[in-house]
Amino acid sequence: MKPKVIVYKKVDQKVLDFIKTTCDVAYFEKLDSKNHPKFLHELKNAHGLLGSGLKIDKELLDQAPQLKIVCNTSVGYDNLDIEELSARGIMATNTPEVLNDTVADTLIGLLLATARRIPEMHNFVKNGKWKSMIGEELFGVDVHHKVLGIIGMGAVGTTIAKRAHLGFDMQILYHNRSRNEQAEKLYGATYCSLDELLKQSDYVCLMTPLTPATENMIGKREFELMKETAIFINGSRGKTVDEEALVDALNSGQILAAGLDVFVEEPVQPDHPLLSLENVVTLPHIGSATYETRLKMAMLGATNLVAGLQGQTPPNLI
Ligand code: 8YV
Repeated sequence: MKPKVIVYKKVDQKVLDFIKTTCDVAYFEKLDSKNHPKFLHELKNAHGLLGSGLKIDKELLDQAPQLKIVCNTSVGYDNLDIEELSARGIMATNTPEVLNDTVADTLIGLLLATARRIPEMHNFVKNGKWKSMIGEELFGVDVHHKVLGIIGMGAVGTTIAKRAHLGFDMQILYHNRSRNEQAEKLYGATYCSLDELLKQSDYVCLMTPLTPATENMIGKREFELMKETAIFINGSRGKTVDEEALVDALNSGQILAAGLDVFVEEPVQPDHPLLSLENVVTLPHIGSATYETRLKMAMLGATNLVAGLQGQTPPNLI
């Protein structure tokens, strides 16, 4: 008998076909209140799960007695209760590496868009406001030759450092749990304490995973340490930042601007105070969202799923 798996996110047909060669698949393009009862029904007999973002905790696991493997189609796995999964002997996997370049492209784009006020300028032209040569009230700030501080120098952070250093002649500072020799050697990155990084950087880019140790790691104190001309970029998870403190810092001129791909609550509420600020550029969590990369992520997730259910060690076991 084939193992039963639930795919709870829209994936390419190629991915489904690959899984179906060895598994019985219950497919939910997306989970909602309508299909929730069916999902719970399938969960009772499921051996594997594939998707991203679903909170997989004790409560869910209690309803999945057959489960052997949980495969995230994301590099981040803050939605998984790893301790609870380990205690139950259930494997968990993620999809590192395949998204590095795409996420780094997005973050560099967000940084440029924020520094040069690109969305604001776009609206200015489109709304017919360009009536004469522009004055300095529309100027941005330079990116090239500035100091970029990266908090969380993992694979994505390193890929951002590469672009920033080789492409924009930026000087790279970083703070991380461990030293990153590759970033130091290839991209001239200098390791420093968090406080030093905050004080010296023109751009502060947050790329750390969300863990109990990084939750709310950037708050009032940290914004106060930053330069008044600093631009804050968040490509990690919303919860790594105290959003109220960020709003205050942007309103009071404690920092210059922010570019955000992530929010505490996603989708962000339309009346969120961050959205009404001129000096905020936002994206709807699109770091890895290209056709090519999302296909690679789904396929890698599926590879992990199939390997785990065939008794092999999945390549990206957490
Ligand atoms: C998306 C991400 O959240 O991989 C991650 O950790 O943040 C993003 O790529 C995810 O892949 C959504 O499907």
